[in-house]
Amino acid sequence: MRTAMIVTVALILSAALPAWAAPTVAGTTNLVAAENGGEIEAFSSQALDEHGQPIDEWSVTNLIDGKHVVGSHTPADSYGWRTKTAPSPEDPAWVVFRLPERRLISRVVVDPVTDDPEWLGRWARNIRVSVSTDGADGPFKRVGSYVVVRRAIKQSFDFTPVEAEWIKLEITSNWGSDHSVGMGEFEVYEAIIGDDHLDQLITRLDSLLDDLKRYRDSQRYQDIQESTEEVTATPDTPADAEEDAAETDQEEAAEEEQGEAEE
Ligand SMILES: [Ca+2]
Repeated sequence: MRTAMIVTVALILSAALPAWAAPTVAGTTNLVAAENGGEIEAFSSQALDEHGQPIDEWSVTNLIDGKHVVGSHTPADSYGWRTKTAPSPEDPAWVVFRLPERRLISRVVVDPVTDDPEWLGRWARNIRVSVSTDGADGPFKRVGSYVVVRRAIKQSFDFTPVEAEWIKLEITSNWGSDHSVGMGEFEVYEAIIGDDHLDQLITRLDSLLDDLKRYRDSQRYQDIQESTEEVTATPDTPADAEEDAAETDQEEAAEEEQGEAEE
């Protein structure tokens, strides 16, 4: 009797839960891609040439053009987005994107790679993501603050599903450059609510395939970098060799200690 009552209460409660509390998965269509109707409605700045004119190759619209810098390949007309100045928490670089219509979203994906090499320190580091259903001027509701790692891979950031038509990306820091900040691509994905397990499974597999492709691309990029480093690396000097030997000794000693501790 008591069990039946608990079950009934649980059923009523679950029926009363808002839609987003149902199991969701991120969809696989980038809602903010220009080819899917996504737009940029406002932004803080973009790189200018010596005449004060925007440089198309560094235009803010490159964030949603579906083109990526991969390894040594840079699309001829799209280097990524580069700002005029370096960002700070008080004066972030920002972009307001608009979806074709209001949607429930739960994931953004950042490709930090631009034509500026990683070592220049211009790639985006700390970002904030906010959403609005009112307009490009907000009010905006913060969905998360994230760190984009300094690696040439696309990075996913998931959050509780939220209704959005306008999405504000703020970049509060880069990796050390006082010149500007840049980003290759910004993507937004729908939260798909499904009770149908097969639909969910298909969506998850689609998502997994995308992740695998990203992983493969990043591995290729690493391979290219490593082979470049091998070619350009200077031979070890005797001092380097001694250092290496000392490090190895230390590592071995640490391992031995750990082994003893485990015993
Ligand atoms: Ca792009």
